[in-house]
Amino acid sequence: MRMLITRTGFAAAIAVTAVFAAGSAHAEFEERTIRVSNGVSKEHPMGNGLAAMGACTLEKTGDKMTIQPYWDGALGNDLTATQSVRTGSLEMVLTSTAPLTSIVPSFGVFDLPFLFNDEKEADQVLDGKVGEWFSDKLPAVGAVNLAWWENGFRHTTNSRHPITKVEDFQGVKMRVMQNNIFIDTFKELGTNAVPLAFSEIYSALETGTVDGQENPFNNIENMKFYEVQKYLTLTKHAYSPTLVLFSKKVWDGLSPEEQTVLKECALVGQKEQRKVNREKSEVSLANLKEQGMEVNEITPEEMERLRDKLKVISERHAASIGPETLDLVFGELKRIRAD
Ligand code: TK8
Repeated sequence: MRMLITRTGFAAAIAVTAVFAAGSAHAEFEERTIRVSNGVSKEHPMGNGLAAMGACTLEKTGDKMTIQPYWDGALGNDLTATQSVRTGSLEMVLTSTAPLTSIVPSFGVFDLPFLFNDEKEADQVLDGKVGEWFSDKLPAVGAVNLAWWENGFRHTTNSRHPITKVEDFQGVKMRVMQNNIFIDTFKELGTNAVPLAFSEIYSALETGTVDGQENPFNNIENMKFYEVQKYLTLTKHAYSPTLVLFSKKVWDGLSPEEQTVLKECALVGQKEQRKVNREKSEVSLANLKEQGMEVNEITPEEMERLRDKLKVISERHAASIGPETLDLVFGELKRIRAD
């Protein structure tokens, strides 16, 4: 008997096949929500990076893998959220490297004053063998670094007076990240260095517990420090990388396809986050002036004195960072600068 394949039947067959194919096309993905902790507020360029990363994971997994950001340290500060990631109770955190030197001491190299001259150098070092070398250290401490994003170059604010020379730091109560190299750096400058978590800065400035802090322009604007800080000095004294840190406990339970999607999409997020972070940085500086901050640069002569004063920091912390790390990073910088 000739089977009469009606037009409707054919269309139905195609539709069923298409639905089955679509479902099987993403069969290797489970419904997952990846919670990610941030210290900054959602308007920060970290939000742009996570939006790009999240659109990518939804697209690649057939809407099964959702990136869900939490802001303003709601799930903890850099260090405590990182501890949650290490125990597996939190999937992901965007954190600076500085607060993690108690876990990975060699991260301290990024905190050395004036390590990088510009973003180009930072990208070349972090996206090359040095970045890989650091990322390879993380599984041993319960984390996987999906990509290097950007916090950025750090500048100094305070409520007391413009900082135009080294001596102006004398006696300023300066909030610094919970990191021995930052504490030592600002002590060397004559400040009373006060290590605090990022989420505690605004109230510490408002109450006068501290007189000043140092952060990239985007952070100063995003956290409204201009409301409690009068002076901004363009010190550009350090560059902070950001880790996209994923829990190894959770990671090990993912399929290879899910792991590939997260790595690929974290790089999509990296491109967007760095782009917006840099575009917004200049806009933030202009906004800070608009908000009434008195902004000053330090003269080249005084900047030279500042750099000279801080040369001792590298010597004092070489042992904690480790000779292998120093050789690797400074060797790479030498190669890049010779090109
Ligand atoms: C935000 C912090 C912040 C850092 C700091 O989670 O603590 O001053 O610059 O960006 O990582």
